[in-house]
Amino acid sequence: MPPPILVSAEAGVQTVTLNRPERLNAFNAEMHGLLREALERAGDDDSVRAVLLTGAGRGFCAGQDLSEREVRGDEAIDLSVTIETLYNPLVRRMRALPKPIVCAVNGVAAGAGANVALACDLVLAARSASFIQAFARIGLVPDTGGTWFLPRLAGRARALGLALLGDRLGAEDAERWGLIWKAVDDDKLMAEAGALAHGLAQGPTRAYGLIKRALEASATNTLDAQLDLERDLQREVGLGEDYREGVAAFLEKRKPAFKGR
Ligand code: T3D
Repeated sequence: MPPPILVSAEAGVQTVTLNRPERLNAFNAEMHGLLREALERAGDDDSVRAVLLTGAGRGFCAGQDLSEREVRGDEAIDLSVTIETLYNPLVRRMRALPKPIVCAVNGVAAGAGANVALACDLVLAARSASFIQAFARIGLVPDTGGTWFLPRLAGRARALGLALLGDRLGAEDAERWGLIWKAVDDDKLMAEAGALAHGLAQGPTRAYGLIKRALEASATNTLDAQLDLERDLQREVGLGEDYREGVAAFLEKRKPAFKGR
């Protein structure tokens, strides 16, 4: 069997490809484990300065592999176990990763697969791709951060529509609704996402990490607390090499050569 996750690294970008195309890259336990390892490596390895996440084949990810366990019998299943041990740590790891994650949604993103995409930092989707909050279709509630991301990105009315109806939302509407950064032509998706990730890998990595942290904190902070946080983060990046290089490059009218420090 081919590995359910493919990982490669080039010029500061770690590309992670969900690789169970015959199941539209639905999550099983092995895939969760390998994705966790890949994200941990991306966090620990200083040579990795951006992550590019995509899917193999015609889908991005169809969420939990519904054939992984027997659900149809009489026995009730406690789903909090997989949520607590697999999906929640995944979202937390992605949001806490101090490096940008670009997501190239190459096809349908359903259930947890849709919300893994929404947990990324810059989401590009092929025009033919779609997002489906498939949970209610099988009697579940959105997980993997869906009930947090959706109202914040799209507003309550659209969040409820998507979650209650489980309808397919096309990439262009997802862009219009503010769920993703951009819908792009199918044949340009990987080139555009790759260029974005490689550009970010040349950027001020520390600042990017702190930008992620600041936006995350803003969800619960008061303006006052956020202003204090901005002061502290600006102090931190201001003490770093990249700020000095950025200003020098501006004044010398050249492209900055950020080292991510
Ligand atoms: O631990 C827990 O369970 C709690 C956590 C839950 C998190 C969740 O993600 S719950 C939501 C799970 N996902 C879904 O409910 C989506 C199920 N998939 C679909 O609704 C459809 O496949 C799609 C709308 C995504 C795509 O439809 P379509 O027509 O393009 O493709 P298809 O023919 O349905 O799927 C192609 C193959 O992939 C097919 O296999 P086959 O018949 O060719 O052998 C299908 O069974 C398989 N597949 C698709 N999604 C899943 C899957 N197999 C297992 N699990 C899946 N989620």
